[in-house]
Amino acid sequence: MGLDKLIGADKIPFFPPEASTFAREVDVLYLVTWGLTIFFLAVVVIMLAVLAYIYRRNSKADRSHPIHTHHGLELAWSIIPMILGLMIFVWGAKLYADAYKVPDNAEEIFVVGKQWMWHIQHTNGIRENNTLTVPTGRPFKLTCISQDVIHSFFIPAFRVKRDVLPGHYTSTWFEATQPGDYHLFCAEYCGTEHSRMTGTVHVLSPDDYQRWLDLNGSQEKLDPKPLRPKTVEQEGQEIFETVGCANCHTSDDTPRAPSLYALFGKKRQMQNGEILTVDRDYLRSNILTPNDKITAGYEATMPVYQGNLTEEQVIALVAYIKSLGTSAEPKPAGGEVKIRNGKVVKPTQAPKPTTSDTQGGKL
Ligand code: HEC
Ligand SMILES: [Cu+2]
Repeated sequence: MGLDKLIGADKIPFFPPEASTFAREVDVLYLVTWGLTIFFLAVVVIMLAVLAYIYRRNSKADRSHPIHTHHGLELAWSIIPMILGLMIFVWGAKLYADAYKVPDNAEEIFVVGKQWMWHIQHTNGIRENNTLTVPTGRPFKLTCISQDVIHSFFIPAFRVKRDVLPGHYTSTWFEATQPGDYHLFCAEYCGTEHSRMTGTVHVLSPDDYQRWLDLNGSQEKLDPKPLRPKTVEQEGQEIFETVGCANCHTSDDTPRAPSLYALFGKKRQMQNGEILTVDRDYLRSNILTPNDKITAGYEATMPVYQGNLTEEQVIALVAYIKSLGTSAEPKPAGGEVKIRNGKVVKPTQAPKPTTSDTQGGKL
């Protein structure tokens, strides 16, 4: 934008570095708001002082023609600040929308906040604690959840801050522009060691980032982590098989359980008639507390996993179930809502199992 250089914002030492694509625009908006505030403050204070001086008691100022109304003046001082105020509003709203509307090509990174640390997991499976390593020039989406209380993921240099809530995924995004190390903070008081819930964001050039990936996420050039980690989806599949989900959920609907293939993004009807869209939050709550939302056409036989799975495991399971949406032929599902002639048609009985699908629990 360049305006920051014009007004000297880049030289103000107490500003954090501007290391993401929208950092600069946030600063410019901030400084313009400041500038306008100071300008109008100055106008009011100076007028006040000057007029008080001119019309002080015993001064010889001309008081013979007091002005009672001056429409032009009143309109001007109402309309000009109103336009300026609306301009700031529109500008701020646009920036806010840019900051929270994740671009489609953004690569996902999972963030789990817990008292008192940040746990980061990349989709390729690389994990980090209290550090976040990203390259410049590529958008990343952060999908965040808390394992306990409300935290807030804050990278001042990116002008990114997002509340991290228990029980509900939130997301934001950024694209880093400058290699370097930046602060990462928790910006929501979350208990005794809140002030120590900090970390470092390592922004690498694309080449260095590739090297970091080749070393499987190790910072030490001489000490590559030996094993290529599993991707989040592979990890999810492994959990799916080891904790027993696969005993009930197969690639087809059975009376025992609905298929989870091609489920993501669909509309599902619950036993109480409610219609819900399958998103991350839907999957998460259906895994941890399945009896709160029972899919129409099924019994409440699914075990409750609350307390038995960590948020990291749930993230992996959700990623795996989401990936089933693309890797298999869409199958008609028992509880799926069908809309015919504008009317919701209730699902009938779940389809009859075929022997090959109910046995073995393989997906
Ligand atoms: C004992 C069998 C059983 C096991 C084990 C089981 N489920 Fe389920 N699951 C069900 C049944 C039955 C339903 C449908 C009724 C309901 O919503 O609770 C269901 C529903 C679901 C839904 C909602 C599906 C939809 O169509 O809306 C998801 C997601 C799910 N299960 C995931 C899992 C995961 C992940 C695991 C393993 C951690 C698991 N289930 C383990 C039986 C099971
Ligand atoms: Cu915190």
